[in-house]
This record gives sequence, structure tokens and C-alpha cells, in this order.
Amino acid sequence: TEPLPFAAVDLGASSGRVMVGHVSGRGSGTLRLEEIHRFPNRPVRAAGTLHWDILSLYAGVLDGLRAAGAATGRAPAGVGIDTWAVDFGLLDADGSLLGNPVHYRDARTDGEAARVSAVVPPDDLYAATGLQYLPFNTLYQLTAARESATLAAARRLLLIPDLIAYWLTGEAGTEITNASTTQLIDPRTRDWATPVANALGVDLTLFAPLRGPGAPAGQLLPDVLAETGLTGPVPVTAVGSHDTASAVAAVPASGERFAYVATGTWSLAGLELDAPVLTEESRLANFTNELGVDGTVRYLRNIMGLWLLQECLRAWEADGTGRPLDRLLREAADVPGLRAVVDADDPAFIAPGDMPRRIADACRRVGGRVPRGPAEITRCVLDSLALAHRRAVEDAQRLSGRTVDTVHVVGGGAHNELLCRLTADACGLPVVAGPAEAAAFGNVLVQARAAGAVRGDLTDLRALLRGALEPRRYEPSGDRKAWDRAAELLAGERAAR
Ligand code: ADP
Ligand code: LRH
Repeated sequence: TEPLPFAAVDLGASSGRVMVGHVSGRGSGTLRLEEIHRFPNRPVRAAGTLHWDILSLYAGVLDGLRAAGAATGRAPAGVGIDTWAVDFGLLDADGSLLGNPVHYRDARTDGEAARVSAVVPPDDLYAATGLQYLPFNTLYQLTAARESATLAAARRLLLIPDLIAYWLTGEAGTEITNASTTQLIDPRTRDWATPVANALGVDLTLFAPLRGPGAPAGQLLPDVLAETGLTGPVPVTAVGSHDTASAVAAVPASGERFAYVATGTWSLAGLELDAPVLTEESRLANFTNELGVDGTVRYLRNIMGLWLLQECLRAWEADGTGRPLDRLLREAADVPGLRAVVDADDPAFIAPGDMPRRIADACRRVGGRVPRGPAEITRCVLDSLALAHRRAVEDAQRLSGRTVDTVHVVGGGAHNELLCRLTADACGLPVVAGPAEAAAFGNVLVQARAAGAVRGDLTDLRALLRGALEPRRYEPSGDRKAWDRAAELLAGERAAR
């Protein structure tokens, strides 16, 4: 039998894409991923609030599904959706969207965590939810909106992938891997943290019933079929709808002794575990216990990621000093390393705008040199990301008791050879880079398994994946002492902050 085509909708903070994975489980199995359609994700500030342009993204999804049908000459055997985490749309009693979803980088949550801590102390919140502190966790977005007329009118809250699925199928659900980023889920029971919600006045009945990766999520509605030219029925399947959950599912590791860095707009660095780590030490290290595919826990830390570079590129384009990314990276490779570093975990970098200046300011705080011009700033960003990757990989091992011998780099950053090499050098461990489209691979594999096209657990899915990839390997080299010194410098600055 021919491989079956599964469509993966993967919406990242910087771009959306529709990919088709051709999957067959016969023999040792085949897997091939084809990019069908890619479109920019451009947030829009209107009336002082930063929004996601959700209808433009949805139009991109429809265009992608139409193109998938045209490219393969048939309707996909299934559709799965994954996107960035924490954000949501609110629906009124008619099922209509109440306003554009607000971007997690919007300032509406400023100061909200402090207000929440006055009601539920941070250690209690961590014990109940296992989530790292990020100022924009869904919980804080909801408590910050407590007085809003929109929230008062809302009858349903749908996380972004569930909202897209709802528009495609008419069915509402809350997929668990992404729900685990709301700070309203207990990672031990994998169910709602009801006492936390009650204490903070969050109405859990706004959420649709929980569903897990692999669960059926409806079929494309007749108007969607008409719009995309597809012939139904086309089933939609819940996947690891948090993009990072799908990406981690597609880390091409064998065995357990690996760390991962899923690096795109964010770097998500950590381990895959069987159970959450909810110790006080873990909380103080700001590690999160997000839920993964097949009952796993994604024990990781959010690192500012290539957002730092994306925002610099935006600034340089505006002031006329911009240049193509490949050229910039070649120039950065020639800049001497570790001259200027910043703490890439610093929440000071979350908001958009004027990134080159904010990086220079942070270099001053660290007490090192201040980088000048795009090449030096880019080198500073990549050295700093490598140091943050190292810190997360080391902390995760110490806090969980699991040791690793390999670091897998997946996501768009896997294309960045300099970043991969620096990460290997900083960690003192081999880096295996790829796939760059890990989220789409994980999305396709979970759907294909639910449809019976492939069998097995994560180990089997990863074996199938390894057969389909030629990942690049980077052995650690360079001056260990220089990395140690830079790490100490940053530790000092963090302690002083
Ligand atoms: P997201 O899913 O958060 O939108 P991606 O995983 O698509 O992010 O990663 C996007 C980032 O990957 C870009 O900002 C860029 O830094 C990096 N990237 C993508 N392609 C390349 C490339 N060919 N060379 C170097 N870096 C790349
Ligand atoms: C990466 C990501 C990350 C979240 C952030 C909001 O795309 O989903 O895992 O913390 O976006």
C-alpha cells in the first residue's frame, strides 16, 4: 500500500506552516515530510494591545489544506494542529470569537504574578501545578482580565490550537499537553488543579473537556471542505497540540540519556521524564513540568531563544543596517567568542522593541564588553543562548537525577550551524541537530499512529524518525575554561539582580 498523507498544521510565533507527512508502517516503515505552505505570523498592536492576527493565520491554514489536496491529489488521511502555548480565544454564547486573542508578550500581565502570589503563595502554586514562573502564563492572563467585559461575556475558552480545530470541525476540546501550560493543571493527576482555580476565581467551566494526543477531534466541516476543495470525510486528530510537545515527541533520540533544546522563537531546554519534579529547588531554578505525549513530562526551562535575534533583525531592517541571516551568521562566526554575554533567561527581554539597545544595556549590567554592530551583537546573542542551553541542561540533570550523554537540538535553530556548534562547546556534549521541523514531525507521527498507519510507543516512533533523517552531529571543542568563566560571570549578575 502507498504511504498515507497526514497534514500537520504548525503555527509558530514567527511563522505558520502546513506540512504533509507521508507515512507507511509497512516493513521498517517510511516517513517523509513535505512543506506545503508557509506564511508569516505578524502580531498587530491595536488600541494599545498586542494581538495575534488569528483570522489571517486561519486563512493560512485553509490555504495550506487546499494546497495539500492539490499537491497530493487527494484529501489528507488526517489533520493535526499544534501551535505556541498559553494563549486563547474567548467565545460568546453563540460560539462567536470575542475579539482577537491577546499576544502573550502584551503588557496586560505586568505585575499580575505579584497579585496572584498574595492569594496563592508561589511555593503552593508550584506544588499544585509544577509550572515555571513566566509572567504570561494563562492563569495570569485570566486573573489580569478579571474585570474585563470580554471575559464576562465569554462562555468558552479555547487555547489557540483548539480554536483552530473548533473552526475546522465545530467540536470543542482542550488538549492536555497545551492545557498543562495554563498553570491550571496538576501534572501528577494530569487533570485540573481545581483548588488553585477556585482560590483565584478562575472559572474552569469555561474550558471544554480535556482530551489527549491521539484522541479524535471531529471532521472537517462542510464549509471547510468547500473552501479547501477537499472531499470528506477528513478526520481531525488531537496531537501534542503544544508545539513544544510535538517537537519533543520528534526528538530523534535512542534511549533515555538525552537532553533536548527545541529552539525557534524560544529555546525550550530540558529532559523528558516519567514523573514531575516538584521540589522547592526545582521551583527556585524555575523549571517547568509541562505534559508530553504518551504520559511523559517535559521538564524544561524557557530560554529567550532566537527571539533575541529576530527582534534585532527587525530593528536593523528599520534602520537600514540589515543584511540576510546567512551572511550575518557567517560574520558572527568570525567574531571572537564570549567577549560579550547576557543572561538569556532574563524576563527583561520578553517585550518587543529596540532589542539591540536592550542587549547592550544587559552587557553593561554583566560588566563585560558592549558589542557594536550586527555581527558582534549576533555573536553575543548566540554565545549567550549557548550558555543558557548549558545551564538548563546542567540544572535539569542535577534536579532530576537523570544524566545525559547527548543534546538534541530541534526546531528552526537546528539550521543555525554556529548556534549548534556553540551549544556543543558550551555543554561539553555532542549535539545532534535536526529535524528543524520537529513539531510537524511529532504532529504527523501521533496522528498516523492514531489512524493505525504506524504502531508503537515513542521509542518506536523515534526509530522510524531516525530512519528518515540525516541529522548533523557536532562534537564539543574549544576552551572549556572560557565557557566556565562566562557562566560564572552570568551567575554573579543573576545573583545580584
Ligand atoms: P517558531 O516555530 O517559534 O516560529 P522556528 O522553529 O520556525 O520558530 O524557528 C525560527 C528561527 O529559526 C528563525 O528565527 C531563525 O533564527 C532560525 N532559522 C530558520 N531557518 C534558518 C536558516 N536557514 N539558517 C539559520 N537559522 C534559521
Ligand atoms: C514555543 C512555545 C513555548 C511557550 C511559548 C509561549 O513556541 O510554545 O513552549 O512557552 O511558545
